[in-house]
Amino acid sequence: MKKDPSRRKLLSMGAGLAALTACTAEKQEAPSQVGKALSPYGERSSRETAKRLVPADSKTPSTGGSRTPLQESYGTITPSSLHFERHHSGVPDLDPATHELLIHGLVEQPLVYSLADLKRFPATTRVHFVECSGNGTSEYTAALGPTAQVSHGLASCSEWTGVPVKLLLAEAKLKPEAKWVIAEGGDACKLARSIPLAKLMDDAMIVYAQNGEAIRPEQGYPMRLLLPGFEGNTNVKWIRRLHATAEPAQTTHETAYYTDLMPDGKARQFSFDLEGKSVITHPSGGQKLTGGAGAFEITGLAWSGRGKITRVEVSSDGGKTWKDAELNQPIHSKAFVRFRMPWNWDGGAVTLQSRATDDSGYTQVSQDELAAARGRNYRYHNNGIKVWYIQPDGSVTHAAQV
Ligand SMILES: Nc1nc2c(c(=O)[nH]1)N[C@H]1C(S)=C(S)[C@@H](COP(=O)(O)O)O[C@H]1N2
Ligand SMILES: [Mo]
Repeated sequence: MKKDPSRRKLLSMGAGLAALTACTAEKQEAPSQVGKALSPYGERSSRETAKRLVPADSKTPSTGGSRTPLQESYGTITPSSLHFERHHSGVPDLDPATHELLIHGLVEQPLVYSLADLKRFPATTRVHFVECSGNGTSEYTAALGPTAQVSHGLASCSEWTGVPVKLLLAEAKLKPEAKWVIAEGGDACKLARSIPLAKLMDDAMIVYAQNGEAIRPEQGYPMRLLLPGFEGNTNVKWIRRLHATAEPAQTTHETAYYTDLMPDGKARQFSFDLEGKSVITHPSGGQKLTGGAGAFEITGLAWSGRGKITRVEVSSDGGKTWKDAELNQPIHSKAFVRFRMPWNWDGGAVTLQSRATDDSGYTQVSQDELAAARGRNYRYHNNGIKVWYIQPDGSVTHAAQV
């Protein structure tokens, strides 16, 4: 008979699991006292610890970013309470009864919408990620992100509900000269970005709900602009104004920030699209494989701002050979996709990496290839392949041990 060591391992692990279940069944007793009372708004178990990573020593806590614990996530939806935050002047406390969205500029009919007005439009619900274009900046430096939360946690995925922007613009009747729309937020910095009209007439939404309830204050309560697949900064939160213009406004956030410095010293501007990307979340940096060699599951997340993920490949030999991971269904466009692959760890030092392909045909490249194409002055849009190193003791790190 042909020997198949990986299968044998799996079978022996199966037997071990059965033994484990039998023993816990013996030990466990049903609680003898009645449990906690009903509650009007639920909370997770006090034993759960996954949390956003908030910079500890920030002198300006209102202007930073907190990161989603991707390495502790299941499936593809980020709980609203763990959705990453990126604020430039803190979270404003806006009253949905008085907050308004103004549509003006190159339109026949300037309009003001309250939240109640927006809710009279036919609503759309869609699953999309939001990702800060600064996600992965750590990967341009020798430091590298030690955990998936540090390297990739400025990305989260929610189910959003709201109104397609094209319906609102149709009511306001754009003038033919209108080619851009300046979107402005209702926070203290009045964050503003110029958005090409084509995007607003495509899949842009004004969303007021997230994961089945009102959008969280951190995500833009009572309403935000959602531009699926566009860099996070353009998804203007606490949206108060859409101003139709012929030209972009050249705001701070599209000149001083969120431009990409090219090797020739020129800056690339309006680089909106987020390209295909993936990260293995288990095993990933900071985690430890316990129980020694044998069966483990490799799993992670992939996403693309250009459309659907069509393929994720995993290499466990330093990128020499690649194997297709299974993609959990359904696969939404411009949304997180969960990939999985059974893996038999031989107990030795291993490098693990994943690369995603999207339906535009784009496949992720290595950090070195990315740097060769873009130079070393880039700060944003790092979608290079992330490598994890498994040590023989099972610990997982972001850098090869020497
Ligand atoms: N009004 C306003 N909108 C904003 C911001 C802001 O500071 N003010 N931050 C932007 C940035 S840089 C990002 S990455 C996303 C983050 O969205 P989130 O906090 O919901 O994750 O919101 C964008 N929209
Ligand atoms: Mo951002």
